[in-house]
Amino acid sequence: MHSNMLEQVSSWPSYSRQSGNPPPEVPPVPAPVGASPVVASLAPPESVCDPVAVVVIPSLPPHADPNDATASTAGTIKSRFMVANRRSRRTPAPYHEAPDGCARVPETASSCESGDDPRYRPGRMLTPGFHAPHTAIVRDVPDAYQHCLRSGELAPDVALARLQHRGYVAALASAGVGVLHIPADEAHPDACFIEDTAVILGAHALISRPGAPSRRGECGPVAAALSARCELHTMAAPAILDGGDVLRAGPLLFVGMSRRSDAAGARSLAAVAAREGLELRTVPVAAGLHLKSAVTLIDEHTLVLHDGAIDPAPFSAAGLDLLRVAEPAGGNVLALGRRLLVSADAPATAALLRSRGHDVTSLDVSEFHRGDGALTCLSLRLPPPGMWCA
Ligand code: CIR
Repeated sequence: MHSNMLEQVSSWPSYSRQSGNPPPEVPPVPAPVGASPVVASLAPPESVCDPVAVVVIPSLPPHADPNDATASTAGTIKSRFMVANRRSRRTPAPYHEAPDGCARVPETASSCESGDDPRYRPGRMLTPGFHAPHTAIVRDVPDAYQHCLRSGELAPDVALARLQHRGYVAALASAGVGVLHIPADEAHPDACFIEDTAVILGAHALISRPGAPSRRGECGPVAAALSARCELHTMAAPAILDGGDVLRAGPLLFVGMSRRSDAAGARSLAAVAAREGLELRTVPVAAGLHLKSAVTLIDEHTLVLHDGAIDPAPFSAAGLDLLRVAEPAGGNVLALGRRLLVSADAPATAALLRSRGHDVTSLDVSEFHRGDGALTCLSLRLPPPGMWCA
């Protein structure tokens, strides 16, 4: 388990589900999407990496929906699942295999099948199983963070960065996500941007070979933490890949060809992705650090994209919906199931998302923007068994 390297978050909410005290913030029960995720949650396939081995949500029954912070017993959770399943009967599950292997709502779907829900408009790509992460692995901020790689002149304020990191961890926990910490590493100023060190795909994880040579030593403790949970794969030099360049949308993986990730890195990832039945598509990243610096998932088939930063064509061609935003920091949103974390540097994006009915939490991560990072970079996220997450 390498438990010496990992510490559970010390600030778990003190409420107890048995006591009946509600948590400080109660996330909504996620709406069912496509195939019922809750059934898979109750009966996880054995081959899937097992986040239950790292149970970090006190008092939550095994295989319970980590989004369901209001449930007090397995029975309560189960009955909620049944409610969710009953609701899902109203929602059509009109999958079919498109020529590119992606399931789409049939062009012939009747209004009865598609209802009023725009998620089921004909031709739209369907991506069942999208869920909040079960667990997020974060890496603490070292004093050396002031020497992180950055394009701007202003060095980050380490004390403020640590405060903001705590806020980030609290936001994850408040969304029902379990958090594991890997201690800071003074030899690696950028190690808090842990997303770049691995790509987790179901039962498999590719330990990356980061594009920046100074970051390659960050991967060891991450591999140790993941080894108990996933089958690990590595990349051979000279291939390079940063996790920040990998964007999953259901059965598709978009990989940014950036200064940090190359075609050989994409091929290494494609080999692992194939084991999970995922298809990989490369996308040029002409400006900015990573693909996900500019475009991220906000629900199972919608991306938010910093307008002008990246060509939207590959995403539209895949049947995904795009929400274009003008704020650079608005392109990196972290979707925790239905809850969205949005940078406080992108207030118009947050307002737009709220106006569209999203559950938005704004977080100040200014000191991570100074290090050319954003919200997704600060964690590696493991979905519940059989699911996928942003
Ligand atoms: C770097 O240049 O590698 C770090 N200072 C920032 C990495 C940000 N990571 C990410 O967007 N996934």
